[in-house]
Amino acid sequence: KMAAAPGAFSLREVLAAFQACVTEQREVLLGPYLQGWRGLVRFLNGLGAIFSFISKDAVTKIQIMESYCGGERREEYRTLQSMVSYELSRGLVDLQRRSSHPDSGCRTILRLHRALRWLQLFLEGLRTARQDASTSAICTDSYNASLAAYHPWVVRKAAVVAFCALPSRDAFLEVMNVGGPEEAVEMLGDALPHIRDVYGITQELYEQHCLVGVA
Ligand code: 1Q0
Repeated sequence: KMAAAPGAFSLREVLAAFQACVTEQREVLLGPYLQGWRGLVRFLNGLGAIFSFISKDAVTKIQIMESYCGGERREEYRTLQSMVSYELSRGLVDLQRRSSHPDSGCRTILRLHRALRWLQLFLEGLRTARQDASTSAICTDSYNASLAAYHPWVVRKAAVVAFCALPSRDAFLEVMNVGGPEEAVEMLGDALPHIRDVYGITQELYEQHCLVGVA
């Protein structure tokens, strides 16, 4: 199998970022978390302009978080746990409706967190599907089982239309740039437990602090 060209985009590194997120104390480091999302967005942009309405929103959210993580209070934004306690203790989160703190870290991460659930389901689907399976069907199913619940009708329609432009499973595994389809499937198998872990820790933290529905 051909090795990826040096410097070429590889999904392996992106998924490794999610692995690097979780510390021994089971905290989630925001640096690698956002780096993982950055890489996914790069990947998404490579799939074509039809996905730009999705990647734009993701970039906006990543930028909001990066400005906290590089800002004056960067210490408080080192981990998800420190962010949640800092923002909640200072009253920096609009819980019911967006008003004085429309772009809190807590609400911004929640959007990415919900998208991470989609990613988990999608990658699981991709990994376990038959070779001739339709990527757009896998993507639509994953979306309907996760993110769709939080999106208005127009966004759901646009998303499903965009999904039709996804390449076949094998072509998809190819652009992941980790080798042949078998290697790609193996890499997904290695990466998925870490994504599940990040998702699970975040979900538990958000449930504990009643943040799962933050406006
Ligand atoms: C491969 C296809 C990618 C499909 C991604 C699925 C997500 C669809 C989401 C469509 C909605 C985007 C428009 C904006 C929505 C916002 O209203 C919403 C809520 O935010 P707010 O501020 O209005 O309350 N935003 C979100 O829900 C966030 C959506 C972020 C989506 C991030 C997707 C990043 C993409 C990743 C591509 C990964 C490709 C997989 C690689 C695997 C390779 C085997």
